[in-house]
Amino acid sequence: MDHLHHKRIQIVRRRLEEFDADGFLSTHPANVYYLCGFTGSLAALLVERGPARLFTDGRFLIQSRQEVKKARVQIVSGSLLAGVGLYLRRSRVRRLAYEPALLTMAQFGELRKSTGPRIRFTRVFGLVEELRQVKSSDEITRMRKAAQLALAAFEEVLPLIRPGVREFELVAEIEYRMRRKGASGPAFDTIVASGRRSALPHARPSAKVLRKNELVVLDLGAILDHYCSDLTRTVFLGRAPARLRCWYRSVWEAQQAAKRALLPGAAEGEVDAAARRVLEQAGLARWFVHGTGHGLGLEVHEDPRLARGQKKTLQAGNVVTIEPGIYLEAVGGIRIEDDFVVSQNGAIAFTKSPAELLEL
Ligand SMILES: [Mn+2]
Repeated sequence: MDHLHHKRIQIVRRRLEEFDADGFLSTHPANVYYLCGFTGSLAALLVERGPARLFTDGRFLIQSRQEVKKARVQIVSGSLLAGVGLYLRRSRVRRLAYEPALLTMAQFGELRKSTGPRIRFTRVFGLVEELRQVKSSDEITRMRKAAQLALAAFEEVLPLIRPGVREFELVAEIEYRMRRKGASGPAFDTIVASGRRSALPHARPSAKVLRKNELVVLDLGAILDHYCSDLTRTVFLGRAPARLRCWYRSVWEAQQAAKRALLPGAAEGEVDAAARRVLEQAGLARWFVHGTGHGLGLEVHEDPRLARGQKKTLQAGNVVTIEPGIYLEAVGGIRIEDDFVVSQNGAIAFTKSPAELLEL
């Protein structure tokens, strides 16, 4: 990994000029981890002309020495950003590019106060996120395992999805099983939504008891070795009405159409349009109320964004979800989600969803 960190820091350093800067400060944990391997919860990484420098506090003294080989570690007592500012005040940095995305106004104020007036600040969006979009083969291997772990947890829980169980009980079972399989945690709050509640795309699990003849949507993901997965399955308790089986099939066809459109050089919006077209032909497009998918990696939502009108083009090495869904207030929801890597030979699925609605 050390050579990778060296390379990644080097790329950031070379790009500083584009931003008219001679230093770059990252305070976003996923970016800090990506650039130098540090997994502590509080740190700032400074990339300048000289060696990169990681600022953290005494709680992470041992950990930072163990994890970080390609940056100098500086332990700060008191406020982290005030410490960074004091260093900058004495450094050769004059124009600092910083990431506003995960910096509060209060933190920025503190940083600026401690650097003094000689340093100019430039906002930078997405510099590291852009690098993170294209995964290495090692990252792809980790992500495939994270996706397969989530699917294995879902399969273990299948026999427990039956009338009488509460939504939050299933959530607990899923998260417990993901951890038993080595996940460091869920990638997001697990969703189990049954009956009419399944029409809420981001339902919070409730005390509602599952009943016969209901749809159940389960949306789960694991963090394994720092990388996230994101998987959704829809099942029916009992024998499903023909209409629901037909709708499920359309949603599945929409996912397959998006998968076929997921090629290097395609625009993000084209993948979304491919899924939407299938649902339009089935008369279901008005119930498809969100984008088709999103990038996935160290964070559960990253670039690229597979949504209407998005114009950026996809590249080999992008890892994305494809998750069409339809939501009818009086009936419930159907969503199918798997994770895919874009390759020169087309999209490769980490997991495969069933083509027919699963009846339990
Ligand atoms: Mn998702």
